[in-house]
Amino acid sequence: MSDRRQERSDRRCTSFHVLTLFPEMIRQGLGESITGRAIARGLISLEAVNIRDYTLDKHKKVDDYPYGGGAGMLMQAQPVYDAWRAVAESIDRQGRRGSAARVIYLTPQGAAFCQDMARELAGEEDLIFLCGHYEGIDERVLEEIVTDQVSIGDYVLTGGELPAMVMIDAIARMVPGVLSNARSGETESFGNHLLEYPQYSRPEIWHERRVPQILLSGNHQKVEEWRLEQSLERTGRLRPDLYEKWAEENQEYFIRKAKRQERARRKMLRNAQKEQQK
Ligand code: 6GU
Repeated sequence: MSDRRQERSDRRCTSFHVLTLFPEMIRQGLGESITGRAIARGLISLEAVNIRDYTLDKHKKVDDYPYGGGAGMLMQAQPVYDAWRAVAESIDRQGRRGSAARVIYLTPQGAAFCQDMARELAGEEDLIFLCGHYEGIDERVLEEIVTDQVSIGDYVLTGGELPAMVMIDAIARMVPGVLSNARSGETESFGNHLLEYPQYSRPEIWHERRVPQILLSGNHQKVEEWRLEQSLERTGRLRPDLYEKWAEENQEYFIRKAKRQERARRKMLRNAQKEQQK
C-alpha cells in the first residue's frame, strides 16, 4: 500500500452523502444495526440531503414534463445541481475536495454493482449518491455532475433510494472497524468467490436433526477442511460461475487434493497386499 493510502486508512471515516427526495427513508434504513452503530462510532458518516430544499420554484416543485412528450415526469436539473453544489461546498469546508468526490447515480442503466466495486468505493473519503425518482433526471445535470452510474440488478425499482442503501451497506462493511469481530468482510462470501458453508449453533439436536459430527470433534484443521469442502460443493451447485473463478485462482488446491488422494490410494493398495501375503 502507498504511504498516502496507508495514511488515509489510518484515519479513515467514509462519508456518505445522499441526494434524495426522501431523506427519511435513507436515515431510517441505515440508522439501525451495524450501519447505525458504525455511524454512532464515527467510522462512517451519513448525510441525507433533501433535493426539494433547493428548488427555486415557489410551490417547491422539483419535476416537470419531458420535452417531446412521453409518460411521467422528470426531475429538473436546477434543484439537483444546487443540492450537489451545497454538499460539495460543505465537504470543502471540512477540508476535503467536494467537487472531486465521486457522484454515483443509481439507475437500471448503470454498471452492475458487485463486491469488487464495494471494496474499491470503501477506499474513498466522500461518496455522493444521487437518487432519481419519477421517470428519471434531466440528462444535462447528469452530464455535469455524475461520475459513476450503477445498477443493483436487472429489475426496475421506483427510485434510487433502496439501491443507494444497498450500496452504502455493502461499502460500509468493508470499512475497517465496522465489522466488530476479527472476521473482516474479506473472508466471507464473494470475498474469495465462494459461498458460505452451513453453520450450526445449540442445541446439538433440533427437530431430530444433528449438527454434523465433525464440528463437535474439536479438530480445528478437519473442521476447516470440511467447511471448505462444503463451500465448494455449494458454490459448484448454486453458482457454477463463481466456482469456475475460484478454481482458476486456486489450481494448487486441486493439485494438493489429487496428491492426497493418490497417497491414500497407495496406502490402501499396500495394506491390501500385506493382507494377501499373510
Ligand atoms: Cl440503481 N434504480 C432503479 N430505479 N431501479 C433499479 C436500480 C436502480 N437497480 C436495479 N433496479
